[in-house]
Amino acid sequence: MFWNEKIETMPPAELAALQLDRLKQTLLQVQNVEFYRIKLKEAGIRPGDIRTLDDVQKLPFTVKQDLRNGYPFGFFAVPLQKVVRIHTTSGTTGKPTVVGYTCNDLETWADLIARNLTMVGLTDRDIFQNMVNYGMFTGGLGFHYGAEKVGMTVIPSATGNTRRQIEMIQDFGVTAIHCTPSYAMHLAEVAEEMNAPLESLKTGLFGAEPWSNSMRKELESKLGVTAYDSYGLSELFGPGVAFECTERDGLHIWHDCYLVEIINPVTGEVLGDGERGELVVTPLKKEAMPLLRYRTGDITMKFEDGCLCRRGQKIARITGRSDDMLVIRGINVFPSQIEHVLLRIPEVGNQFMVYVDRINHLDEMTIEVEINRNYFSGELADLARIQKKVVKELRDTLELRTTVKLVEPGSLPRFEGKAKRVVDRRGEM
Ligand code: DLL
Repeated sequence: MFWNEKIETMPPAELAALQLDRLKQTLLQVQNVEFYRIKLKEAGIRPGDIRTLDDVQKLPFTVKQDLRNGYPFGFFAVPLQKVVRIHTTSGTTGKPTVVGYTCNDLETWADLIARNLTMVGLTDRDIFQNMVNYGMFTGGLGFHYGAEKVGMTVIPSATGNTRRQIEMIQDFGVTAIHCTPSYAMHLAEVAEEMNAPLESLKTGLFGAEPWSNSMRKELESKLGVTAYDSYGLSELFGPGVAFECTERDGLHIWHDCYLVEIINPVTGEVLGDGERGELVVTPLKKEAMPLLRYRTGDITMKFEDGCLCRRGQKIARITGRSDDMLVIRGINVFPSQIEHVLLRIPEVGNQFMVYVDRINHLDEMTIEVEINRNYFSGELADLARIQKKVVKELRDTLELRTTVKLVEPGSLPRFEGKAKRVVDRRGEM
């Protein structure tokens, strides 16, 4: 159950002392970064001013744009000779964000992944197929080294060639897979087409994008796995920040390495347990690229649930990003809500695209979804019935009128990495 039992079950007072110690160390470490020297000076903060964990609230936030402004190495707190690896985030526009790792960072990161894998019962007897991008994306190498550390037999299959991936699962008797939930769905579809049962599989580790509990049920029944949510971001090493345990009710976050706050994304006010807001993290054990109060943009909440396996608060599944939250005619919509609704309707498939336009000054949302042939008679009247049903279900949940277009099965894009299902065209003429 435990990879690092001492740390994973540390009593609260001891953990808080460790966190405070590491926070003070982090404050010293960021003095090597010009951005922080200036910010802290402006705020009148000296390292000695941090006496309790709550004092973290005195520190300035760091946002993604700050990191972009520092491109490429402006946030490194160690000389380049000490940086042994670089990853970048995908970034939507312009330059990506660069993250650097020292040898110790890579060791810490692999240890965090090893904790996650062990927590869900994986051991050196497992055969692990890592179906994510092995390049600049942190998901590939991040999981790879953690899984090797546990002693699992690692298949670095990366992405692409889904039929070959399925053959490997069968031929090598793969027991655990890692990929994005959208790719897992595609894998399941192709396995069905190939009539290829994936009997050896027992565990699916899915993350890197928001997904719903309905998607979990769907993946579990199609792939025959127990599915776990895995959360992380490049700026905080990559995957391994928070992970579900076998309870699968919220994600354990590794408090010895990450100091967590939830804030109101608009006002910056710190929120309490059970209040949903933006996750802000101060990593406590990072050498190459320490950060203060990094605004992840991810929406979640902290809660105490008395889970017996680990101590400390959990975070809820991420429902979306503060910045990809769609505001349609004043109503907040997360793509994961749309997914949740569509998965409940058997007449449509699980692939969808969302287009947002502004027509005559009004926001219009169009959702394309594939028809499921098993529940469609082929008659035009039936098409109208299904379309009406989808519109109604979406309206009931989102409280929003949408346009629904039913499309041919297999006609919407499939994604190997993170799905890009939302196209917001409101800024375009
Ligand atoms: O996606 C790291 C990762 C790799 C996590 C593999 C899990 C598995 P980035 O490319 O920097 O890093 O993207 C980070 O992806 O801020 C979230 O918005 C989103 N994200 C990651 N995991 C989840 C999740 C990796 N489990 C950004 N649920 C984050 C919802 C997630 N969103």
